[in-house]
Amino acid sequence: MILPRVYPILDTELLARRSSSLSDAAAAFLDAGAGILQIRHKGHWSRDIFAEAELVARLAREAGATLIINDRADIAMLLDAGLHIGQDDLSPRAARRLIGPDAVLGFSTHNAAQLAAAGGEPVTYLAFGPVFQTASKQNADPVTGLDELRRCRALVEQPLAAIGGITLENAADVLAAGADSVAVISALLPERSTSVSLRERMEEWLKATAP
Ligand code: TZP
Ligand code: MG
Repeated sequence: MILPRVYPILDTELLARRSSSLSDAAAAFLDAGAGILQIRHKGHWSRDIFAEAELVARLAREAGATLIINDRADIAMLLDAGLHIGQDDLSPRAARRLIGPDAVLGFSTHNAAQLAAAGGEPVTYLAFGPVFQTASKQNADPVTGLDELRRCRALVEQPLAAIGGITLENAADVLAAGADSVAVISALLPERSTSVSLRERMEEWLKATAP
């Protein structure tokens, strides 16, 4: 898989605080040209949120973009989407047994030992971070910094997404340190997140990270 250079993560809690719906934000990002989207919903997967995720899955399919669901293999399978798991979720091997050999599977790592171990797992891509301080994850691991990202990149062959505190100002440095992609939550959401401001923000990111 070629990981798009910008990997937007749609965190439903932060979207609500920015007064945007999941599907409006997804539509705006896809409109701007996003090649991948992750839905990160840490609350209860109610029927309503599932219906909205179904809409996002349809929009992503129409746009030719990859949709990834955080944490939940069952939801990913129902939506025919990829799955992203972390160190406390199902193991990559168990998740792979559920989702099958062809589904996209991403796996979060937070230090060199976890990343090296993950390289031998049946995963499509890996995530590494937090590279910088982040307010978007509770109990986040210690920040790795750019030097550790640069050193760790060589430990694995899979595409690597860096995550944590990535902004328009530091994204180029993160990519130069060896990340294939920057996974971003808060810096993609303007204070006033309207369809227009979200589309413009994503356009800005795609331009700033273009090869
Ligand atoms: N995993 C490590 S840091 C992080 C996650 C989910 C949060 C990233 O959010 P932000 O707002 O881009 O720092
Ligand atoms: Mg998880």
